[in-house]
Amino acid sequence: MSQQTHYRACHLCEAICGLEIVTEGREIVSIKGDDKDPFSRGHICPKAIALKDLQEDPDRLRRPLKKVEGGWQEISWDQAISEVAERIVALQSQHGDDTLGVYAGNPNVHNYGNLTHGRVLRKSLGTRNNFSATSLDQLPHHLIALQLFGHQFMVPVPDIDHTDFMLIIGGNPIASNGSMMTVPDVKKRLKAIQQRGGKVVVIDPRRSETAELADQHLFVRPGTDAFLLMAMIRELFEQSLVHPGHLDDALLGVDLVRSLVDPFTLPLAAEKTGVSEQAIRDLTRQFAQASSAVCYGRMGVSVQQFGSLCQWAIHVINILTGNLDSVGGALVPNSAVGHVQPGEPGAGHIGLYHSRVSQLPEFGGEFPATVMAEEILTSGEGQMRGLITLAGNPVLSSPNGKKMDQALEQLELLVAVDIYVNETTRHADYILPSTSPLEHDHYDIAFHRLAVRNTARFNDPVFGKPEGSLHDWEILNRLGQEISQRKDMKCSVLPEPALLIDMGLQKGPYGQQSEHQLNLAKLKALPHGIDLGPLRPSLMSRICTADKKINLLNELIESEAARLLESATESMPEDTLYLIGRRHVRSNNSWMHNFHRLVKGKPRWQCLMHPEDLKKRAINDGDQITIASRVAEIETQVVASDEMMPGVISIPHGWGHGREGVRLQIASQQQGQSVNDLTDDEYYDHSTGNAALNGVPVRVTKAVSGAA
Ligand SMILES: Nc1nc2c(c(=O)[nH]1)N[C@H]1C(S)=C(S)[C@@H](COP(=O)(O)OP(=O)(O)OC[C@H]3O[C@@H](n4cnc5c(=O)[nH]c(N)nc54)[C@H](O)[C@@H]3O)O[C@H]1N2
Ligand SMILES: Nc1nc2c(c(=O)[nH]1)N[C@H]1C(S)=C(S)[C@@H](COP(=O)(O)OP(=O)(O)OC[C@H]3O[C@@H](n4cnc5c(=O)[nH]c(N)nc54)[C@H](O)[C@@H]3O)O[C@H]1N2
Ligand code: SF4
Ligand SMILES: [Mo]
Repeated sequence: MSQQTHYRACHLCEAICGLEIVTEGREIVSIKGDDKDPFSRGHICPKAIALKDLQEDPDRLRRPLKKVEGGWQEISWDQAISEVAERIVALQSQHGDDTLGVYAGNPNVHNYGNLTHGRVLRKSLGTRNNFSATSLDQLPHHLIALQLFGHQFMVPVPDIDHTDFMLIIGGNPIASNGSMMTVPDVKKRLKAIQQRGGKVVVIDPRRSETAELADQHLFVRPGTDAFLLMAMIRELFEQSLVHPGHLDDALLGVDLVRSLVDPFTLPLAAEKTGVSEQAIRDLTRQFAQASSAVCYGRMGVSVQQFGSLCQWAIHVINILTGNLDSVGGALVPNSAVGHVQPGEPGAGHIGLYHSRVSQLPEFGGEFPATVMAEEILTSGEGQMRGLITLAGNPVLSSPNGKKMDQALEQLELLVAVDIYVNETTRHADYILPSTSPLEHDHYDIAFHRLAVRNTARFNDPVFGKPEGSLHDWEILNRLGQEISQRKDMKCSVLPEPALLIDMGLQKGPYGQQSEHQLNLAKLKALPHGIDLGPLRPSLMSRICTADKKINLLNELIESEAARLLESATESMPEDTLYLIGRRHVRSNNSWMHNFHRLVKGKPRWQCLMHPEDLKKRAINDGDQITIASRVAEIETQVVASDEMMPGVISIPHGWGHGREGVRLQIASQQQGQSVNDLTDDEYYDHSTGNAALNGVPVRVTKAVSGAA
């Protein structure tokens, strides 16, 4: 059999690296970085190589499963789709449309057919109970983009290739390969800042892999960043460093911002954050005086109790120093498809209605995932009795995982569009597995919109579609169609996703109206992708606010600032530790631990703790410890690490595969515990309801069972 070479984007994380995959028949012979990809330039990480494990994994589901007495039964697609549609319609006609919820997980954004076709299913369901991993992640980014720039997807990204000063707060791109900033080969790009005489500063409660590389690292107490950022803004005013330059005419409310930040003094910030006054003052001055600079904040500052205020303050710092919409600052990408400009659909809205139990606001038609369990568990009119999960694992990903387990178990109907029997799908009545990623074509709708360079790439499938299988988008289309038919509704089944990309390319900025004349055929002929140039200032020419201005202040931000100030006097018991997350380049969220290439070697799920904190509690390196939060207790192993700021512990999420009924081949020493059994569903960013998975207060003691 002859070998074939395929070029294909890696869909596993946000860096969208180009791969060169050699196959022989249905075997993968090798996976390498694609040197000719103009964006990723041959970069690759170990996860991409493990795509072979995913493709060949005997535990990956290939046929629909139905739960029957004593186990799972394989059924045909026709039976699966028709039974699921029947049961959904029966449930909704008995209890109303909102009785059925949908939770969409992270892989949806990495699988473009789910993005284009999710709406077919949602339309047929007509429920308000939509949830997604967005509210465990980046909802604050979208809220602030909506408020400042008029569109939730008008998200400026660091112009990393041209900046002279990069301030990274609560992000660890060396491990995560970047987020809300598509940046393949990030290490080289960060080092290039240093090589051209620039500076990288990291603010993080852990000396992360990115902090190791940085010119300066400052420890910050988890959840207190807003004090630091507000004090930086105050310092900009105090030291006359406010120079918005080209943005001047567009800004509304600069004086209001000045009054808002007035109470956030340096001494207060230093006391709350643990960063010294001098360090904050110097940092602010260096940032403002750099020829170009960008402040970028990620999970550590978004997924915490003041996530939206932090994101707001980060933008304000970039704006007031003239670094927004400026080369080397923060720029909005010009994507070939879904180019954000006035009139682009999905601008977003907040608070049009509220969740039934906790009254948290919808955002863009979704409720925060943190209320999903209570919406299932709380009886009364409007209670959720059914749920569809689309490529999501809320049991391991959302706060208070044991409550989520209990909620999912109570459902009358759970349908999982998923490829594994895992912690979430084990509760399902039906599991509907799609083709593997390499069996369908690929375009990165979401990530070209967030990329630090304008590029586009469309890849054909590496393997043909196996007989009797369905792509995710086909499952969504068919379910939508069958549900609509049973409800006597008109269903707008969409054509295949590639055709939608073709239309998007043609009407986009590099399409019919441009010199590039991009369309699907042209892009397919360029399997390494096409380089469309560096990011350019363009935000002010396409801002989506009605008055074309940037209105800096609004009531939500004012009330969050007031809440922050109030929190300054709150105190916690002296032995409180603050729990944060951690990512490792060989693991991604909850679902790659069956890839043997990735989990081999030493375990990576342990709790890291500073030696001083261990000593205070008479705990030894390697001991079993009990960690207690408001919601639960877990027992796990501790590892002493001076990477940690004293007072802070770190556990990565996505582990804890020992739950009953999970069908994965994970050795017991690699299973770990789920940190989200400890995180708290009542701990969230108040503006959005985005979960606060970082900075959770906990207490740690030596486990009664003693050393491991
Ligand atoms: N404590 C803590 N918790 C966190 C985080 C944290 O930092 N700390 N991070 C949060 C973040 S940023 C995120 S994005 C969420 C992720 O939260 P989720 O999206 O809920 O979880 P994932 O682990 O990504 O689960 C993905 C699911 O999709 C399935 N899957 C994978 N590929 C496909 C596919 O091609 N098709 C289909 N149909 N299914 C597929 C997998 O089997 C798995 O069940 O977790 C959040 N939870
Ligand atoms: N290898 C790998 N790559 C991934 C993923 C993965 O699981 N593994 N997940 C993908 C997903 S879904 C996402 S959303 C991105 C996330 O991408 P990142 O946000 O870059 O990833 P994290 O490792 O969560 O980085 C958060 C950093 O914030 C720090 N931190 C925690 N709490 C605080 C705080 O209160 N203040 C400050 N200043 N810092 C704090 C943590 O120590 C950590 O270094 O990564 C993506 N890429
Ligand atoms: S960095 Fe992300 S996109 Fe690149 S190879 Fe690794 S997992 Fe794939
Ligand atoms: Mo995420």
